[in-house]
Amino acid sequence: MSSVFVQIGQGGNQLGETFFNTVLRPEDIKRNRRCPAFQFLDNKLRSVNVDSERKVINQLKKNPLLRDENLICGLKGCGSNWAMGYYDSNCNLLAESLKIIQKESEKCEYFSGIVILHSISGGTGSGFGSSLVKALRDEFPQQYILSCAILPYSSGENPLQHYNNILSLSSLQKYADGVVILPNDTFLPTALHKNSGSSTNVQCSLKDVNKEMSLALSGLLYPTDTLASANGYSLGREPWELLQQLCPLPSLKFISIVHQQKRYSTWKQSNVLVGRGENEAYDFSQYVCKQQKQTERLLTCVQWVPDPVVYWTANSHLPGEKSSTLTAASNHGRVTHWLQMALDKAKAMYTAKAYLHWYWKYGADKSDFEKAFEATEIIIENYREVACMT
Ligand SMILES: Nc1nc2c(ncn2[C@@H]2O[C@H](COP(=O)(O)OP(=O)(O)OP(=O)(O)O)[C@@H](O)[C@H]2O)c(=O)[nH]1
Ligand SMILES: [Mg+2]
Repeated sequence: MSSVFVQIGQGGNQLGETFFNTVLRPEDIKRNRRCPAFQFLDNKLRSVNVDSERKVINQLKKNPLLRDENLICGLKGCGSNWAMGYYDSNCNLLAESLKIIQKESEKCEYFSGIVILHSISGGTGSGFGSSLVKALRDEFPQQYILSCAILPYSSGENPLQHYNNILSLSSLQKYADGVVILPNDTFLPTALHKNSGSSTNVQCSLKDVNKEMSLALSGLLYPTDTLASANGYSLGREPWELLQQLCPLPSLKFISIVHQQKRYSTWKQSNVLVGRGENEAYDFSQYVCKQQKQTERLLTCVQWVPDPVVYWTANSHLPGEKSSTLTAASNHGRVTHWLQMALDKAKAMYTAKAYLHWYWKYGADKSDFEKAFEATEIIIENYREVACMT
């Protein structure tokens, strides 16, 4: 059940690079010991990297695990403008990306789906990402599409981010099977904490935030013993089992992750828990099993899925980690706070007609915005309805 990883734009490619550095140990790479969940028989990653501009893609050229022909870039960036990315100002970028992804999927033994890494506040990850996901849905109607979407700092970096967020999320809701949300705000405090040491003047870069996001993503997507075959071979089912467990309703597709080292009792509401570590994994499964009912109550689980709490275990630590970890993924209504905030800001700007000419210039029109506002309102409403039912 192989997956192809598609990394889009600066944030998506930088996060992807850190993610693969996290899950593939240098000593394993040196010894040609491959991880079948992410690599082909020739050790190359099942990865396609796209950006509208050269800078980030050029930096990836020295990575021997990537195929040169899978590194795709356009002629100019999308200026943090969803419309520039969506309406493909780089002419052939969409066709070229589809061709390479199709080729990559044909090389897989059991191609099951595509994991997309992108930020949704710039122009490429959000706009081009939206049009690529739509085209991939057409091209691969039977396969899964999981988006891992970086959300911007809420303090605001760029006035267009609210438009870009709403325009891309509404499209992901329609065409992806699930969206793992990765808010920069959520991962920054751990990155700051790790950097703090004895210094009072703590600095933290996007690289540090990417490390934290990558740990959380690998906690979830790195092969587990639970989902391996009887002879211990990893089938790479983790992303797709995750979607089956957490996104059974097409109206509720947003997944949050919490990743911690060795602390078991602090989650309020979760569906998939992944425990890793020698002995700890066994203790963890015993713990959840024994207290299944209490765990469900503690986590205030919904009743409309067959298994409100699912747990997977692995008897070894994550690559490079010295301690046991627990990763929790949940589909819950807390995402509505963020959606409502982004929607309110985007609507206020839209009413004031702020920056709209930049979107009209690249082919967007009123209906793009109105449909996106409506779709976001429906997502929020759907989560609220479910919260009342349970
Ligand atoms: N976590 C994380 N966020 C990033 C990174 N790079 C950019 N971002 C965030 O992504 C948003 C900007 O998106 P980018 O990915 O730079 O934009 P892009 O998709 O390349 O699109 P354009 O440059 O506009 O064509 C901002 O919210 C940044 O904070 C990164 O490496 N890690
Ligand atoms: Mg860029």
